[in-house]
Amino acid sequence: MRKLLVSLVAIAVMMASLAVPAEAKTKQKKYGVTYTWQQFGPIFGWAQDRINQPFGRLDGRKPSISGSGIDIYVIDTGIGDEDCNGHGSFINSLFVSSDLGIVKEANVVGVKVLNCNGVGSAQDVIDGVMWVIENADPSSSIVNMSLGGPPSASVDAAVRELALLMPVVVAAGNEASNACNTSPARVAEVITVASMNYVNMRSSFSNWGPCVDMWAPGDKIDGYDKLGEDQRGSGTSFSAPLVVASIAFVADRDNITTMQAAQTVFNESSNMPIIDGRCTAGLVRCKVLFLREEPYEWLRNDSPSWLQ
Ligand SMILES: [Ca+2]
Repeated sequence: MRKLLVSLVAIAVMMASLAVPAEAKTKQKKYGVTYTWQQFGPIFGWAQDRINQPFGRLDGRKPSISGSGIDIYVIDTGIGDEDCNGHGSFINSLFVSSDLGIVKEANVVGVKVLNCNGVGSAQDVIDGVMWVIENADPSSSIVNMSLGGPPSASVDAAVRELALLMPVVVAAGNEASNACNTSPARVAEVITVASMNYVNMRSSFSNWGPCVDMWAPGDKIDGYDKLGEDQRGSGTSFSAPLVVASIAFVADRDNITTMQAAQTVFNESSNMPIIDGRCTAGLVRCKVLFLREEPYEWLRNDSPSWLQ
């Protein structure tokens, strides 16, 4: 079914590109981030509390590990001084902030491909992806791509090349539609993450469908801006980094490669209902991020995959 959908999208892309040369089309396409900032929300840090347990009831404990030696590449609006938008810096805080950060000593590298409005061209995104391919150590690296845009064979090809080397985690998108209609979320080799809220319901904005591999909190997520001030945001942009952080956590916990850790996180996560999640794999159950602070041996050598 997934292959069929991808082919249909490919046909649509081919038809659309008849009018305009492919290269010009690639340059016209805009990629970016969508998200909202909120003033009010549920209990502070609910998302970080939520992910280290299988079900919704919070226990007050948040996962945290050093993550030293793990490199996290955030292909986004930059981090800190070079980030004139704020999106990339907020994501960074989910990794390394002193109270909410999940892998406080991980090495987070900002790869700036989006401008102050959170927008970049397909070529900008491809250039950032290629830079990571050339500079990252695949065994200890994870890539966060909380961005998306129209279907693009060239964006997909670059991201696929990266995802064959190291885990690439992509936001499913916030159009409340089929994630298979956006790049790079539709790429089979990446881990595409949709957003759930604190009552285990699909966030109203979250994309869904067969291209979604995993669900994680993405609704009223607490973190910090680049000046260290409290900030609360919603979007699949903030679901993806929780999966990235969990992969880094498990790579440190088990002393394994990041690719092995991605598989382990996938195996150790929950299968549970997400209200209006429209999960097609098991019809009623979705794969929901569950970061186990202790390894669960029965699942270590299982072989399901985000590719299935
Ligand atoms: Ca907890």
